Amino acid sequence: MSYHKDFCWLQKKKLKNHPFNNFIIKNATSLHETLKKEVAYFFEISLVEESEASLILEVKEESSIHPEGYKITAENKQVRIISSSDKGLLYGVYHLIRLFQKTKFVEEEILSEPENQTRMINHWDNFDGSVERGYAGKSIFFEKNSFRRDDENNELYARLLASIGINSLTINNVNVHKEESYFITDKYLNEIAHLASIFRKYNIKLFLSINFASPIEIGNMKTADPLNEEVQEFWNKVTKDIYDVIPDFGGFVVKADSENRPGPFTYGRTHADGANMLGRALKKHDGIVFWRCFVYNNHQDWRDRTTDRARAAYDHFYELDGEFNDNVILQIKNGPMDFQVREAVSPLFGALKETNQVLEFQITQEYTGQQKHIFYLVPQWKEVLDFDTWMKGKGSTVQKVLKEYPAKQKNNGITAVVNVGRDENWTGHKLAQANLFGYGRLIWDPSLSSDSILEEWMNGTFELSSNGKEILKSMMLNSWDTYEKYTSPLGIGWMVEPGHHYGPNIDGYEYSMWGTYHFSDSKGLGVDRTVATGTGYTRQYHDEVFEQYEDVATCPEELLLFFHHLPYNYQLKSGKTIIQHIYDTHFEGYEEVERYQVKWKSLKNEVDETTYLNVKERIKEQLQSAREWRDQINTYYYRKAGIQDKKGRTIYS
Ligand code: GCW
Repeated sequence: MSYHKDFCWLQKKKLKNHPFNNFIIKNATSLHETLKKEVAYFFEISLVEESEASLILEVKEESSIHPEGYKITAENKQVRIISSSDKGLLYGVYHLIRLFQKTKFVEEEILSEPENQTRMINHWDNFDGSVERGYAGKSIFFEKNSFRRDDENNELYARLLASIGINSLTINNVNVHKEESYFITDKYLNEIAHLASIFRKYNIKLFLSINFASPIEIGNMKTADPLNEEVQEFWNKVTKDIYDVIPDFGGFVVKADSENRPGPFTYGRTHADGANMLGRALKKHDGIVFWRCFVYNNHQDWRDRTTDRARAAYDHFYELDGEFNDNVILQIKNGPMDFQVREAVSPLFGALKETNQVLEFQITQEYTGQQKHIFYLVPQWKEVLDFDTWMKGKGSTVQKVLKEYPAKQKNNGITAVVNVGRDENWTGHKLAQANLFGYGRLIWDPSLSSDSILEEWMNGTFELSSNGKEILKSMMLNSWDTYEKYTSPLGIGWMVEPGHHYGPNIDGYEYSMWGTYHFSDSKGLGVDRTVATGTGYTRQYHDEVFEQYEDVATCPEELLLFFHHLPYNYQLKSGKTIIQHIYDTHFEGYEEVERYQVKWKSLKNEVDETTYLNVKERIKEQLQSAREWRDQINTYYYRKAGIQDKKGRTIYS
């Protein structure tokens, strides 16, 4: 067994002088031991009985504070954390740790309550130890079709997740292969229960990804038809067996009828039929189903320009609004395509009025540099949460929609595919730790700025001078822009190597069945998604948004080619033509990565050697890769359009 040595942002030594000499815990029950352990560990103080203790953790059931929220007050040399449940105290303790990781502790009253009820992490880990779209080594949970049982590591992971407010977790890939289908049976339930017991200590509920065809795959049945009574019985029994050993089991995550996975379509049933069947089985145990909306035709004919993958989720799910049981939650990716560097926000947000929903982000950097490139994702996620759907007029942001629809929702929130693996620093690229940290912090409180989240992460992780902090911030806060510049222009996306999705291959998906095209020819490029002349995707938005996207003059430029097919000499607001913009941004992007090298070097004496070398190596790779992106894209468009770079730089013809 190998243990992670990297505590990421939970570094005890980063705690500045604190005034506590002892602490007391009042009325906590289920998490009492965890609270005791964490406070004693971080502040190096002991639990006492006296009420004059300097740090007081107290559950006040009658208080109006959200069960996962907390209040921190400081008075008469006593700091108090109060909540209406143990859970809130736990999050309050981590908040206190963050306060002392800052240079100074300001005595002010703090009230913090989570904006999202479900705050989840999804692993795409396979039982054989591999991780789908994983860039940080193998699975922390599995190896060679067995459980690794690395309890010490799992507990540290649970702490890392709890410290950023995560309360739900799946451990296995949504593509549930043969052996993983048995996770819900006696064969493995004891192992699952063991993991659940570790995460439970940190208020994290365990869920499993399941195979919709389980009745056939593992139940020896002939059908998985959701309206068949025996199939329903199968699932009733499965859930009963699970709850017998894991009484607080969370429920299921399901990828059905998606990328060749089985689903209700096989039986001529709807997604509501499929999801509700599982919902019924889980209902009496208080379990829930996360049903993914990543459903599209992945056998498309590239010759057909009317089918538009972007339309798929809405086309499949909008008409089912209101048909899902109350313990079924639709899990919707942030964009209509697939976690691209830049794409529109899914129009399902703001369309579904009577359906529970969680939004799905991707922390693992599948299309965003695979943890070899620096890409701080928080600014991108913020843009999604702040996006105005106009559902109920101006100000109907995605975050508001998640909170307010449907009226009686209690499990709405956010989930994300995680970026951790067995690498010593958890995320492969040390700076990618900021994305995991930032995800948790942002979904707890979406009003936090990208900058302040980054600052918190740096305070917990490094001991940087203020100049050092500014340098690192300047790299990370601009990293989305930089990456976007040297990769795909103006919202196009998908110009990656098919399969593994790393590095440029401009036509890699152009004649494929995946529905991901850019349609570049000698005159222009981009996907026409307008009602007037294109696929009509723009109509999936409310009027105000529809009109903005439909008209090329008002369409935000960063999404111009996502919505429109335009000629190379189309003039942007900057006065540049599209082709000149492509050339300029690709040269600039590369140069910005060159500057990363210089900047990182200047931090050599401010970070530990392992971190220094890790990031240095990765920037070297990033630069190589950015060069490839720059030259392939510039050459490709130069050859297509035959238009010279106005600045006469080297473009390989
Ligand atoms: O982004 C795509 C990935 C697949 C993934 C799929 C999904 C788990 O390339 O690897 O499968 O999305 O979200 O289901």
